Amino acid sequence: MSYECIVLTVDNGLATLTFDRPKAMNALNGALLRELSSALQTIAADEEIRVLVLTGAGDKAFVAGADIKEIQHLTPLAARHFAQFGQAVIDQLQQLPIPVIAAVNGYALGGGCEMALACDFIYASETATFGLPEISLGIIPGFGGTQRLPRLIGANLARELIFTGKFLSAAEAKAIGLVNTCLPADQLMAGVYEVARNIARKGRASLQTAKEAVRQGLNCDLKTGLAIERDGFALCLASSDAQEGTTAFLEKRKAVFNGG
Ligand code: CO8
Repeated sequence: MSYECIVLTVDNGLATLTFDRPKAMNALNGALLRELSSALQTIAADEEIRVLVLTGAGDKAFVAGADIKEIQHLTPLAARHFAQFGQAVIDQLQQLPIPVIAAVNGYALGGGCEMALACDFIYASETATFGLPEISLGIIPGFGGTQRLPRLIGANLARELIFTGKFLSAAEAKAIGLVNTCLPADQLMAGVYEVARNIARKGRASLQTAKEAVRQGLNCDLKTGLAIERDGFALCLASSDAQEGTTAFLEKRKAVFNGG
């Protein structure tokens, strides 16, 4: 399928989805979100794809938020509907059965920051900027920011960012645990693909199980989370990937996982 607001490429099991509305700083409009949802379905159904990388076209923005021109005149009912749709697409992203890395190459503001928060982790260029500036527009985050940001960096820091709308540099975002790694802008994608290739060599089922255990564990009590973990562990141990991984260790060679 061809898209107008995003670009999807696949190379050697690594998919790259690029938000591509550079004239609007890759802002999220309805058309982009619909295309994203469709692309995520395609990616989820393709067993050859091992890791997804999200990034933004151009050198200025990852995504500068929801499209302000599009949301400005929405009625409360339409706004609720749009927020619900955006949240559903971002949930779809978070629940993808493969690891997802955000390669934040510029502004990740509002809905763009919320998109990055739903990825498994974030690498950023040293020139990236993060923030939830909705409060300065007289609104609040609507694509999950009030929920995912406190879970990731703690409630007090999240409250300060949401109440002030202030921007964080990539270095500041790294210092509070929002970003895993900062790289010079011209090395960002190489760094992201290096970690993506490393992950892509691991077993597909164990990656999916680990991702699911962390995701579900963040939304339940420790006892329930530990039960999810041990069930996942038992399932993984019974797989042919686990046989291969443990045998390769004992035979002092590199494991080659076949996803079984
Ligand atoms: N929406 C639409 N257009 C945008 C957006 C945006 N979010 N961001 C930038 N643009 C456009 C600008 O209007 C401008 O267009 P034009 O050239 O036609 O005037 C072009 O992109 C370039 O922008 P600037 O000239 O402003 O570029 P600067 O380098 O001076 O500044 C910034 C870059 C700092 C990124 C600045 O553009 C900015 O502050 N953008 C808005 C950031 C923002 O407030 N984001 C939050 C949006 S609200 C949101 O995300 C809510 C999510 C939940 C929605 C729930 C639905 C109901």
